[in-house]
Amino acid sequence: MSFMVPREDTIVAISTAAGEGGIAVVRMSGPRSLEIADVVFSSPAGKKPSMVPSHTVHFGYIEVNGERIDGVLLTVFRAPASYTGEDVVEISCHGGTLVTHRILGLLLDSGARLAEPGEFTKRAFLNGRIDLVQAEAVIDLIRAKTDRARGLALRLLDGALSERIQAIRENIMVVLTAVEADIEFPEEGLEAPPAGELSARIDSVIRDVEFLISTAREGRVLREGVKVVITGKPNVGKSSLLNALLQEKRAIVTSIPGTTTDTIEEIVAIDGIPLSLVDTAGLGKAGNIIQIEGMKRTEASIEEGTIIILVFDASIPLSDEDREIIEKVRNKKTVVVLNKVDLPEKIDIEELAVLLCHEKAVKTSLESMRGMAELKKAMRDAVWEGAGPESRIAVSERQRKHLEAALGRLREARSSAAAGTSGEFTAMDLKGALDGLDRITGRKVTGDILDRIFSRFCIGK
Ligand SMILES: Nc1nc2c(ncn2[C@@H]2O[C@H](COP(=O)(O)OP(=O)(O)OP(=O)(O)O)[C@@H](O)[C@H]2O)c(=O)[nH]1
Ligand SMILES: [Mg+2]
Repeated sequence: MSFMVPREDTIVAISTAAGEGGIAVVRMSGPRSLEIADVVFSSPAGKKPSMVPSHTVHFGYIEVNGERIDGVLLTVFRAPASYTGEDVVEISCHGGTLVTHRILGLLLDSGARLAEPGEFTKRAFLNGRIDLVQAEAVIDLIRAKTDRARGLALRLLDGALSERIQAIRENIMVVLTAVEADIEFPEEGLEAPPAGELSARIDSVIRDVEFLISTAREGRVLREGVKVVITGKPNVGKSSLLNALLQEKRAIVTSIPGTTTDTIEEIVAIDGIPLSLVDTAGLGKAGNIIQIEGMKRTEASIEEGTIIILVFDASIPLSDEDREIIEKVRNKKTVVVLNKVDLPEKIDIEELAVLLCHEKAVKTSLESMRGMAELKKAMRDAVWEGAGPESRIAVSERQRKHLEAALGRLREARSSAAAGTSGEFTAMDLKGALDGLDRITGRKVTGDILDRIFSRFCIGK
């Protein structure tokens, strides 16, 4: 590896979330963990952490100068079979700000240093316990907002993507070896595979890489969520729609137009997709300064929204307000809702269809909760845009970038292989593709890239 990080020091952090809790865990990793634990831990059975076997738990007290700080359970994991690959000691103590900070302080005084965010996982990577794809999956798992995002993160942590990349890498190696043998010993008649066979092999690698790239959207959706903004003129049922999707009376609903004056944002999961749902002030003629400010916020939200739910009141005729709003969201991805279909229909469906370029509308009655399943389906379709979601794996933006780079080099390699030109060019491009893959798994990585990845972690992970 092209960089070196001093790892002879021993790091410590409170690994559980801040605040009060039943228990908390203070974690220490590094060559002096057991020695430091020996100093602060006193067991009624007289056990010393440095003397006990790996993966065992012991009851005792954390003490300093004869003062008991807490009764704890201490777990020992010896190198290399630990999360970080180093000697690790975990102290499970009573969860309270004072207790955890006294223990942390004591370990710092005894020779450990405070861990940086993500430093435990960074050490796991540097010690070869996990690759970079798995390290990133740890963050995904911690941040997962839906079960589906959690499932994806766990599969990546288990190596589902790492294995695929490894397989692609091996396939490239096979081709590269054949090409290089032909360059070095052209006369040996080493049965160099015919050009057609080489390009067929490269083609199959290209398809694998293209597939991985195609999962990037799902990755982005599950990791970052999707911002969905509900808009329409006043009183059409926007807040009712938010409440219906949340199944909670979150926003105030009244029959007075202009009820909502500020944007309201809530997280909701639909089909495992984390959506950030925004209810907005209706767009139309502003009556007062509050409404003017509210509408400014609505417009800002529309800008930021990935998907816009455009709500119409089917029980009244189309108005200029409706027409203006349609223009405002013209270049946005929209889901059209015709609400209040429990009332007699007054809206001009023909005109609306023309204005919306015949985009399909979902008919709802939020009064009687009709049309919710159709609405959710339309939202789901808007998120996936027809692409079949639910791959078993999904790459991150960082991974996608390197895959794109690898793909470019593979395509070059294929054209030179097919043209039967000098093998040197093909070999160079194949090496370039390998390089891209190695940046994904971290076989090749620079210190600042690592810092960028691990700084997204919390302290103690
Ligand atoms: N009959 C009927 N009334 C509805 C329906 N949906 C909402 N309403 C009523 O329409 C009125 C306005 O609903 P809201 O959800 O506050 O509408 P809004 O678009 O948020 O309105 P503003 O915040 O003022 O822009 C309320 O009286 C709701 O009870 C529906 O499907 N059918
Ligand atoms: Mg409202």
